[in-house]
Amino acid sequence: MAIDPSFPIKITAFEWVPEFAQGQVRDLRVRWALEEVGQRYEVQYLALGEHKQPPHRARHPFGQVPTYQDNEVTLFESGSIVLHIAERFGGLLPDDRAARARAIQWMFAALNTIEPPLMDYSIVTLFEAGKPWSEPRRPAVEARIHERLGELSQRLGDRQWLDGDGFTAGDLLMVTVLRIVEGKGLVERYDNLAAYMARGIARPGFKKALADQLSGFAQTPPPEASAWMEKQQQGE
Ligand SMILES: N[C@@H](CCC(=O)N[C@@H](CS)C(=O)NCC(=O)O)C(=O)O
Repeated sequence: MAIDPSFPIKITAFEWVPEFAQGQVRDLRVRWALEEVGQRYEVQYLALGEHKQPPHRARHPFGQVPTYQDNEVTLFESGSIVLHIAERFGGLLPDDRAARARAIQWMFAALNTIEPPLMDYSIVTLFEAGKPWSEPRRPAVEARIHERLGELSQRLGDRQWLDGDGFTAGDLLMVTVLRIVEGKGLVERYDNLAAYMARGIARPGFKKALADQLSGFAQTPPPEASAWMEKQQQGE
């Protein structure tokens, strides 16, 4: 089914996030995928707390962003959305069935094998920084990251992209996942991974997606932002 111009693709994103999260919110993955396949979209911005209200929960059971809606389906989970975009529009998955399966395998590897230890690092150094348990956890978290990144670096070798010369949805997710720790000296320890990440973020589609995400944020935090951030830090 073609995209119905009277029912454009819609995604959700946050109206405001703290500065450290700007450029990292996961609607970036969806924006990038849509740029790569040349599809226009509209963004519905959610005010602080709106993501936990019933209308958004109807789209997303966990009250998060991103979500995606087209004339066929409403979806949550950035990985499933990128897969849907890649399947619906050409350009992010190879036609050859085996190559396609390998690209999808890398999508899962990005989200299920590489992202968890990198998110542990964000928890220790950002979300729970200053908690008594965070600093003691850090060496083990970094060791697990290096185990996985070392293995990824070995497999990538001197390839351009994970499965050879063609950029796929697997690379799109892997690059956004590696970016979680960009500049922290973790990915940068592996020359080929750092160059791979740099190749990904040099793509015009990524640059446009990032610029659009950044320009969409409200410039000033809403009045309730500091109370909300305090509550988040207390784990409420
Ligand atoms: N696995 C989900 C994670 C989504 C997620 O963590 N979204 C964050 C923004 S990047 C969010 O909405 N956080 C607010 C919350 O969890 O309450 C995905 O990849 O879409």
